[in-house]
Amino acid sequence: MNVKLIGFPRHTDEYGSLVPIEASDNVPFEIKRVYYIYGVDEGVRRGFHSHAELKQVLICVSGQVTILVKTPWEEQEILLDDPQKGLYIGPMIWREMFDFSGDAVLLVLASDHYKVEDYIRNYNQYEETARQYFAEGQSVCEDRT
Ligand code: T46
Repeated sequence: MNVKLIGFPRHTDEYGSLVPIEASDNVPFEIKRVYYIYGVDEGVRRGFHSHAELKQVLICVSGQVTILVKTPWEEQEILLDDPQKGLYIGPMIWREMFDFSGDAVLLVLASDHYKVEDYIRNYNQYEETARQYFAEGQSVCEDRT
């Protein structure tokens, strides 16, 4: 299982809402890098790669975006439209991000620094490597919200 939906707690009072996220508690790794994607035009599709080792949690803190997660056997589209919902993506999962709303801000927590060599951008190479990495027929996504 290399993709999971994670539910984060929310503290709401008359002053608004706060969602705390703690490494190794509700995020299953030590966070070494944070980045965010925003200002994505209508019709743009990003991603088209897998990571060999990197683990990440994607949180759409504003607006909405759809994430395609894919292995050689299975694929699933997951709508991120809630700041309390995180999508954990482990190693060897192909991902594409699309249908960003105009106000979408996709926050990503990553387990490692930026390493170009960890990216697998060629789909045929991804498929070959993933077939060795996973046991055949493994399910892509477990919903833990
Ligand atoms: C992922 C998805 C969800 C950096 O210089 N440092 C960084 O930490 C990152 C993430 C990117 N960059 C540079 C590399 C490119 O020149 O930013 C530019 C855009 O990156 P990329 O085309 O890889 O962006 P996406 O949206 O296709 O993928 C990103 C992450 O790279 C990737 O790890 O899983 O978001």
